[in-house]
Amino acid sequence: MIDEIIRVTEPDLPSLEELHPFLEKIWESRTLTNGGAFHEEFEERLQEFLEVKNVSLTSNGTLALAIVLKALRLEGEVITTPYSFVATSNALLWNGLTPVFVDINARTLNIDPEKIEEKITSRTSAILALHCYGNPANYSAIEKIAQKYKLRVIYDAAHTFGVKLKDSNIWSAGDASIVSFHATKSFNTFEGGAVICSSPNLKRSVDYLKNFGFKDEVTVVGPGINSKMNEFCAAIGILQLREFERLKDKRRAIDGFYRDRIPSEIACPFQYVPELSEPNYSYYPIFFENEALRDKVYVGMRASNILVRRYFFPLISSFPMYAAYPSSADENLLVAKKAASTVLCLPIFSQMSFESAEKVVRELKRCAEASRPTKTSF
Ligand code: T4K
Repeated sequence: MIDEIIRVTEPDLPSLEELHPFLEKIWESRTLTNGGAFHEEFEERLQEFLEVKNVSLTSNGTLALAIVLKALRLEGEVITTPYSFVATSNALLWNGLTPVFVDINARTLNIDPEKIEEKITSRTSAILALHCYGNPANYSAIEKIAQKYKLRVIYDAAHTFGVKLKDSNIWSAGDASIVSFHATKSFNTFEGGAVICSSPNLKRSVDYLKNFGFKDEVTVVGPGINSKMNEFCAAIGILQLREFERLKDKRRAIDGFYRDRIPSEIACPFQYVPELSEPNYSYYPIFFENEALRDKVYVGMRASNILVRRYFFPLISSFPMYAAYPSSADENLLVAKKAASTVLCLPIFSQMSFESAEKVVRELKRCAEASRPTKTSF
């Protein structure tokens, strides 16, 4: 047992001194939500930061996704990945859409474009792909398929804030992307999210739908919901943006520390794809030989106060709402099943010390050694 609790992640926070003047402005203006000054400023600053034109802030990533699916007026079936947080598919169900699960690529852990076409039917209206752990999906292959079958493409980019590609902007892929600013993400506004839209018309629809469908005081243009970002979260966002790159560097250092010290005989590290010029280092997944070994290490490390997590186990397709779908059958999702049953996410966050990272490596080695049938020393 180690003396401190090391969580899988911890949120970045601005200092209270920096926050105070923002709170004073909110108190003075008494505008707490519904598109206040900080909301407008944060939206603009995000557009600059992400180098995009059409950002719509939301109260969280899940509703960002549910709303953009609604704004695109999708129907029928949507091709998606089972290896994600359950919010990805739940947003489809909330829109009366049927997820059709396609297996993932073993190297990227993203939806495998080579397996998409066989799942397209006359009812398919879109592809909802994930950039898993911030590793970009194969957007050019997905784009080709979408054009051939006239499908919409939406990216769940909940993990992707701050990720940069060598040759293009990750936010320009598809019709829209959504991002999460949840406390556990590389960039947080406590709770929050955004839709990044390819067109101003789509942004307008999203803006209406997140505000009950109101176009003006008396006109409701669609079945909207309430998913506005409030002034407190927007103020936090403005402050967090100032520090993002510096904090990313700190996570990069922890990522490098693990890469140098965890032997591949214990577990394989997650590999970034070559298209990536800059990850955001918000997750550190490793993959064991088999589920039994992974679970022994999981239990052992948690017993030692290192609160590792198994993102994304179990697969979305195994939850009761989805398990009966033909596309949820095990033989359809062999790669995803293997990833879900062998993954373990190690702690990584900007405030993490090298001393804590050292403890993680030491406990990982100890638990892995204790769990192997034939003892090898790491
Ligand atoms: N799409 C994808 C692919 C996603 O991963 C997510 C969210 C979404 C969509 C939806 O976006 P949001 O609607 O959430 O904006 C967490 C998060 O709640 C969830 O946002 C995230 N994905 C998912 C991958 O992870 P849990 O159940 O693991 O959270 P929890 O509370 O166990 O927190 C994990 C660790 O973080 C804890 O050990 C402690 C630490 N923590 C957590 C919170 C909330 C803190 O230190 N401070 C905190 O305030 O789901």
